[in-house]
Amino acid sequence: NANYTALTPETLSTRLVALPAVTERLGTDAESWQVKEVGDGNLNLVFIVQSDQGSIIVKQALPYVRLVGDSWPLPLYRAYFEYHALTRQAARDPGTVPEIYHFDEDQALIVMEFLSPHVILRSKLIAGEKVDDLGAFCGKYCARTAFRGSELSMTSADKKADVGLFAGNVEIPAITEGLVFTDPYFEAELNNHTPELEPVINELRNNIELKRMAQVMLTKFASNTETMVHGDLHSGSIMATQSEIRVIDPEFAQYAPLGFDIGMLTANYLMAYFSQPAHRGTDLEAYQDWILSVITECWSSFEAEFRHLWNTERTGMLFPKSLFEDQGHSSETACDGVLADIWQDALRFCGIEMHRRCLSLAHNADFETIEDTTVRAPLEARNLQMGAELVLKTDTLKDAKALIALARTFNAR
Ligand code: SR1
Ligand code: MG
Repeated sequence: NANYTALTPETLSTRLVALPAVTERLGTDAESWQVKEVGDGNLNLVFIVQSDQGSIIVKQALPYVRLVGDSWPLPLYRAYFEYHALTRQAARDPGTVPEIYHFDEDQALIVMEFLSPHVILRSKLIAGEKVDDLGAFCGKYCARTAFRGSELSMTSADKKADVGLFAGNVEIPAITEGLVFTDPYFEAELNNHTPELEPVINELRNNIELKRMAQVMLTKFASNTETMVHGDLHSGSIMATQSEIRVIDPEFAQYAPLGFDIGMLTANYLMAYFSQPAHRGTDLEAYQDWILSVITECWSSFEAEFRHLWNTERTGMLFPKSLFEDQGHSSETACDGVLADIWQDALRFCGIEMHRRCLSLAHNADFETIEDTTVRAPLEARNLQMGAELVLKTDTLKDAKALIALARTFNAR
């Protein structure tokens, strides 16, 4: 974009004061606005802009990966896909994403609702705070966005048009293809890991079946366009108060398998669980139990909501009522089969995400904030070894109860 210029806290007010969507909320006295750059993610600039009349968030893409610097260029057009993802998520699960006030494609910026007093869920999990109905919210969100973005709900033509639109987003999925599915399993240039993990890592990287399955799942991720996924659904992409929850940052949105988001999210809850011994004192066991209850609740809500939508909103090209209900036939077994496939895929995506957050480029604060590596390494090792089991022994895990039991076993090692 020839006209693109990255905003700074100094230039933002002057540049945005001409926008009605902004002045409507902040007033026109731009000199009195307070601007703070708060981006702590890996890619973008994020500003909170406040006046005595209101507040907004301004998110702007940078032409490179912020975490790495300008040696890794990244197209600005990702803001366009984030904007379109947000509009679809708002339609598919109303009230779960921030409201968009303005989108400027040339400047790769989105002006949106400032969520306050919400904070990033990951920091709440590290601090040992609970969020009411977190699992139910996440399960419903994953089920609604998955179902309503698929041909179970959409017409074949609408779905194909949308897959075509998102197919223009090339470099962002490529990040996931490399960092998530490939780099953890060899000594990739940008990798880093806790030194004490070497023996466990050698075991993983020498496991040909594990590497094969990671590539099988990469094939699914890259080629199976079942639904529009958030694409980066972790506890850093959720903001919450004790009782209000929103999903943010869908710039990694693409069409991908139905089980991708819930699998990645489950991994992030499991990593929160495994890291807790370094963050908690006497309340450790109770808080770990609560995290596991979030996973259970997430999966039971996902299944209940998916079945509900199956029965009430199945209007797309797949499993049409004309083949089942209209013929007096039950489609329950067909729904069971779709859910079973989602479960299997999700477990494998989950295991791979558990690996990449300890082995590849972008780690998470749950483990990274444990400064003493002799404390961190054994906790990461539990996480890595359970991840391998999820990828390799998927068939042995029938339901969320079995998943939780497995997590408890690894946590006791
Ligand atoms: C270079 S980007 C690294 C990671 O940050 C994003 O949040 C995604 O998780 C991506 O994999
Ligand atoms: Mg993000």
